[in-house]
Amino acid sequence: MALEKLGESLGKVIRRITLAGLVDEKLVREVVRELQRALLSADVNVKLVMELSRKVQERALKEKPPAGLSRKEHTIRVLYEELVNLLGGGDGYTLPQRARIMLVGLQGSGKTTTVAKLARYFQKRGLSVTVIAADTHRPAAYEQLSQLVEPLHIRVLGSPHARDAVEVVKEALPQAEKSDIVILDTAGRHRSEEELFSEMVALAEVFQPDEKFLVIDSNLGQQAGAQARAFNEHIGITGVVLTKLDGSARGGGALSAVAETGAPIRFVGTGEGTDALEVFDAERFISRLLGMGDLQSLLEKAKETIDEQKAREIFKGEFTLEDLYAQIESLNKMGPLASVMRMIPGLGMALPQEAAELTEARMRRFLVIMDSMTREERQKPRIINSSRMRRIALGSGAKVEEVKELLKYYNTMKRALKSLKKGRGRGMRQLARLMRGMGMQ
Ligand SMILES: Nc1nc2c(ncn2[C@@H]2O[C@H](COP(=O)(O)OP(=O)(O)O)[C@@H](O)[C@H]2O)c(=O)[nH]1
Ligand SMILES: [Mg+2]
Repeated sequence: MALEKLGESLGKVIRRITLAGLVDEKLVREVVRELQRALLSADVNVKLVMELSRKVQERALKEKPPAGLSRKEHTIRVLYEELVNLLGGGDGYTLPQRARIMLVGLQGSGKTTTVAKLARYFQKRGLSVTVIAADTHRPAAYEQLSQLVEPLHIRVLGSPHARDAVEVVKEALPQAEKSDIVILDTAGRHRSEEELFSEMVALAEVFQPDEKFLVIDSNLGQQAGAQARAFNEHIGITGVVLTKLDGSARGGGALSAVAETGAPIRFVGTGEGTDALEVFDAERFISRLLGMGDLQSLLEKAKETIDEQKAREIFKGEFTLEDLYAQIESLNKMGPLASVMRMIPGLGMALPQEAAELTEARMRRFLVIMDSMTREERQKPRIINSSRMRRIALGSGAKVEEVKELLKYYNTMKRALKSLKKGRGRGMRQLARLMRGMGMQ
């Protein structure tokens, strides 16, 4: 995926926080330093990096974590939110029913390729598409576009010999009328920038686009910001498509610099093929960059966590093996244990899948072992001595060690719940420790 290196270093930052015993000022400072290094080497502007560091540091240390989030989770969330802000928040792209889309941008930025990619994008979503070839400056521009969209069976209007882009559009429009989506490819090379801009203004006049997307090569890095500003001032753009994000070491610079201009990034190009186009959504982009595909759902879940009050209600009275049985069973019913665990404060961070599976299997073993106990044993686990243990092991086809393990788990759980009933938060932390002990965290 795009910006792999940045993703890797940011992933390391997150892991550093996850693994830390305590999120304190020292840790936050170190993390912020690593963050700075990662962003700067992805070409993000120094000023933006400093701003972001300051915000992360301040919020991580001073803000009170919202209900249901530990300081550690809060710190990760702050980091995530500030990175999303750095990319302008990006709210994605809403699929229109009908639209005229004009692409502008310099020669070589990827306009013609993006016309084909967008055509494919809309076609896949059931809309009919026509494209107009109005780059009358570049030799064989018409042929290039035709070749790109030919496999898609999309109609290209224009002609290889046309000289006047405005005429091309005037002629094409009546024929494009019936299409849901009409995409206009334009020229990127002129004798001067002024000439390019004035042709674009004239084209927009006749084409009356709903969207004017500026196509920018992300290899430009921070320079992309200046380009976005210039096009916006002269032509008025409604969005940006950043191309060649695949393998662009300067993609971070381009993304953040464009976001800073306030022009929304709508799509990113991640390859030469017509399928290599993605709707840009800053939240999803950052989640993926951090290597935490489920970060967002996790953050959402954190908002609706089982709060301590509710937990107390669930666990009132003396906790017996029967309760443990019911609990394990209900966890199984609620879905994969891992996702349930994520909803418990203090256990919030992602669990490795194998660990979760392993533990689910273990939980099931525990149920089998408890099935071999008498009712009395389940209600008064205290009475389970070593001879009873041997009997239970034999009856459930388990080892005595496993029975011991179950009892140990039960006792820790019982203690955790007791302190949960008494104290604030401590019980949950103990629960977390317990889960860690079980190889779950
Ligand atoms: N790797 C990669 N190459 C791209 C991407 N978009 C365009 N290109 C390549 O960039 C070059 C210029 O693209 P073109 O569409 O002709 O640019 P135009 O002059 O703006 O129309 C071509 O070789 C494209 O294949 C992208 O997202 N990734
Ligand atoms: Mg072109």
